[in-house]
Amino acid sequence: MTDAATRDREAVEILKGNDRGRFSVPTKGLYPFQWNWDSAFAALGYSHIDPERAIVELETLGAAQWHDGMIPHIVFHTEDPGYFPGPNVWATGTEPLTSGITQPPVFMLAVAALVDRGHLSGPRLDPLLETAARWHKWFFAARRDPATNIIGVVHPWESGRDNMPDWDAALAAVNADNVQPFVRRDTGHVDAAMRPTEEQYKRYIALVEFGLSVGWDQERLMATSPFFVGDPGMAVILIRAERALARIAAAAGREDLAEAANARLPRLLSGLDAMWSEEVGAHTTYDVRTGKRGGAVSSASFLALGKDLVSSEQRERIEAHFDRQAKVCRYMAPSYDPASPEYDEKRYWRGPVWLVVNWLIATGLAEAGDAARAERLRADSEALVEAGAFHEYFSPETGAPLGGGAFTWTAAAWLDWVRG
Ligand code: 2M8
Repeated sequence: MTDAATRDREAVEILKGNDRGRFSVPTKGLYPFQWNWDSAFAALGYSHIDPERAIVELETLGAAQWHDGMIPHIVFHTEDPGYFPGPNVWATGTEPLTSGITQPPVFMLAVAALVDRGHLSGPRLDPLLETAARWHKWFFAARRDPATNIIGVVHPWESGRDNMPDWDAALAAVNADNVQPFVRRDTGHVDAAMRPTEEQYKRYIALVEFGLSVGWDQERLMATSPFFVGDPGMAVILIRAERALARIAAAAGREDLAEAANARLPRLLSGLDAMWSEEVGAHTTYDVRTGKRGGAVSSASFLALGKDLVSSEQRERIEAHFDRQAKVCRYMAPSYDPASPEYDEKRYWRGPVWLVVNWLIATGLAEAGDAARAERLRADSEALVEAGAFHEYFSPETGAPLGGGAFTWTAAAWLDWVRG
């Protein structure tokens, strides 16, 4: 057993090794640019060793915000042929060059943590609050189905849980016949059995081409994309981010931003409730185009165990899923239900455990007063790092380390939470 101080040192070395000055890469090789929610987690990690660097990470991400308010999912600060699709495929024409879609808004949770820990206030805080407020408002205009208030994604990559089985049906309906031939780079870095399939990749690129065809007009994209699917993961993270914004903005004297965030919250909560599947007994994806719901519990379903998100009846049903899985999984929480035929122990978001999702679920559970389930997640995450170091994801059955190594957000989750 390695001692915690050694793990701390290793985690710090990983953050430093992936530091590119004003931003972090998720890991060398596989992901050579700045990713949105990875950066928010990097900031949480940095808050323990170099708070100034944590603030800079968020400022760099915020500086890539689009005029419409979106913070894109990748910022291409440098050229790198080792990743596909790169800036020329997205062709957004922005400065800095970015992708054309977003990712879960963990940003404000990182801002709030820095404030709560006494590292951020005054003139450095205010622009970050403005940035978060503009982005949250953008979700309301460009990723909310006005009929149901459901927060959805126009690409599986927006959810961050890229090949989660619940996207399969909506993705299969995307026409990829005219996609130009391309060469994947991810499978040159990582075993193909741990990554999305070729068919999925073709459709990922077809959706990028669709975004390009509407000139990356985000409201038009939501209205017309062949893929627009409600995501309980995105919805819960946005609700938590809005609450954090309301709390921190009010304390900082920005009542205007607090009021706007509070005004959006009731509709966000009703949109989350609209993703409740009575059949599954948890929130699942909801295909806004077809009305079809996801078929099983995913790790995003457990995010709804956070504070004040569901009714007590709903909570009991979600808890029952958690406890059932906790009996069969050596390591919680699998990204998809092991009882489902779509579950795949090794393939990316179809089964493996991700420490950042555990962070999100556990911090929500702790806020809701469920210390026992939060501790189960923390202890399992600790055992995973002990067994497999700081990999991208892990087998829920054996703990085998999977995907890329020396991963920024796994190291950050360790420093911020797992180490206790
Ligand atoms: C993975 O996604 C990227 C596309 O955004 C990819 O596979 O190329 C996901 O795990 C995503 O959640 C994560 O932010 C990104 C970088 O770690 O990698």
